[in-house]
Amino acid sequence: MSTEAIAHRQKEAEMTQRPDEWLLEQGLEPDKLGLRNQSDIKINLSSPQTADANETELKLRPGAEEDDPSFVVKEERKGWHGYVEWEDYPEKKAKAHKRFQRFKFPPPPEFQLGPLPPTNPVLEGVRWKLWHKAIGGALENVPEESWDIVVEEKHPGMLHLLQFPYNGEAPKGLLIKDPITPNELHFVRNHGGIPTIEPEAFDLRIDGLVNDPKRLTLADLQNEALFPRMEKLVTLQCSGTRRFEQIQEFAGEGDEMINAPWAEGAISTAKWVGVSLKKVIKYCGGLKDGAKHLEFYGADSYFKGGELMNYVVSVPWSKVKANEVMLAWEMNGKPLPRIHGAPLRAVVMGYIGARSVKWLYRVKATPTPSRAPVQSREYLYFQQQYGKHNQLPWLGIQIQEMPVSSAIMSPWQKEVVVHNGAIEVEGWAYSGGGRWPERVEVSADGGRVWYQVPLENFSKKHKFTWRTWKMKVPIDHEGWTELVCRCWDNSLNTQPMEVRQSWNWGLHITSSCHRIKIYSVNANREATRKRLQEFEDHQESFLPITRPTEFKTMSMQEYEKMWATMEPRDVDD
Ligand SMILES: Nc1nc2c(c(=O)[nH]1)N[C@H]1C(S)=C(S)[C@@H](COP(=O)(O)O)O[C@H]1N2
Ligand SMILES: [Mo]
Repeated sequence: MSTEAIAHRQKEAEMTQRPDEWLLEQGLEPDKLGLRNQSDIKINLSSPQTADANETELKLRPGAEEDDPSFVVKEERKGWHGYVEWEDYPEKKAKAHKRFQRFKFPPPPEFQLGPLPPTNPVLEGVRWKLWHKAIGGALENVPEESWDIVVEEKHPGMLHLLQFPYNGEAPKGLLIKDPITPNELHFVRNHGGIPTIEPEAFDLRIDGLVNDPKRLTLADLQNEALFPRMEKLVTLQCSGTRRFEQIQEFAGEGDEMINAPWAEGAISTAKWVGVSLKKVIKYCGGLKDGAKHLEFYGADSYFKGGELMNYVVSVPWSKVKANEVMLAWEMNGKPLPRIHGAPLRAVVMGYIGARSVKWLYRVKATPTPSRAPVQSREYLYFQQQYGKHNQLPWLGIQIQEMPVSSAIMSPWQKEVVVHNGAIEVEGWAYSGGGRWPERVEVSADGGRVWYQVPLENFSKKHKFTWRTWKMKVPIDHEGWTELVCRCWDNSLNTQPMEVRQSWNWGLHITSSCHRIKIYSVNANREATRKRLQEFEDHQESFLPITRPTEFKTMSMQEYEKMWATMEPRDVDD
């Protein structure tokens, strides 16, 4: 090629390539990729009604309708701060929706295809905050007040995945320190603000298809002449637990709410005190014919598709009848913290955490599962081939009982572990639906050979709780390897081997075997021991392992000496 031709080529490349072309080609910035459309269909790629991604101020839509200033969102009851009733007032819902539509809001942050910010809180929830500001009135200060409660009630070490609505989990080591999670370390999953309800002002409304609808005060519920007291150790697990593993493999639904990038900590255990909902329903004359589900209403305000509502979900009567639904006011010997639902919450044993409604103010008997979006449009388990392009809410299984699952909490992902032929591994195991972990196995070779956790190394077994465990797993081999754990529950259910097998669009239920890559250095091996001593002698850091050694590991003399006695690396014929 002539120099002229080369120059021309270079110029051409400059014009067509972005400086990050290589990153794009290698899938390191998939959020910046365009669409490769090989079909005969035109696909829309612009949304002028959405505000800029970095927008932090409220922005009106062009041509927005006039606002009705006489519409002010108010709190419903005295002593119930942060409670706005939506479900009783369809007109109010419509007005709020109308006001919402006057604005354009930024899209949720792209943390699945783009990088996760290295901050704590990881995500801020700007757009959810702006929604509250847009509606105003009683919702105006909810984001700030919610954060104040987080700071007051939670452990300073919490990993805040989302500031508002608040979503946070305990760091790995602290989470499994005690099989009963201290209140301040219990994970939190909110869909809105945190109401503050005075216990004296509180009552629970029971209505719908019950024979004798009633309102019961906290004192009524706590009256042991009316209801026997119930005390139970129960593990709550969010269906988003371990979602991060799914995200790392394949991106999924970036829910409006921001599907928090949960790690292994969206699971915690507490001793709850309350009453069985079954007794309360009996006290209300039992159910009318045709009642099949019990709908739970939470006092917080939730946004879905620009509409406002209370947090509403349901559980089947059969679950209540089995005395597996508690109305609880105490958590680990203390009144419920505000952030965990004070003064009263549902605790639905062995089910997805989403059914354990906090700030519970109403139980309604209904003929069908709840049609509210948290039940009917979210927390759905889709078949692998459903996604943005083809999913419909009825195609997903409404998640109720949680499957068997487990996690390695120590060591950590990509750690270098120097050991003497065995690695200390710690973790948790859980199974929903009243099943419990009977066996946990750990593999140090990616899942070929499994070692069983000794039975004496488990926390106590209960019908509705996780078990923490630890063991020393023998490992001779060195270099990168994968620690894997799996649990067998008492029904002999176990976990799929790979994330791919449990991956789904909603990124729920990451129940596959938990895999941790570690770099194994076996100090029992003579050569390894010697080398590690040399790092010590030369005052040179062994980390990072990717950095070449500065000291010579072998002199040229020693090298020659070896070849003088060894078979050569070459052949003569
Ligand atoms: N009222 C109300 N109840 C709620 C929620 C909520 O946002 N509002 N979140 C649910 C979800 S998805 C989970 S996983 C659990 C979490 O309970 P915790 O925050 O006490 O750990 O609460 C459930 N109950
Ligand atoms: Mo959840």
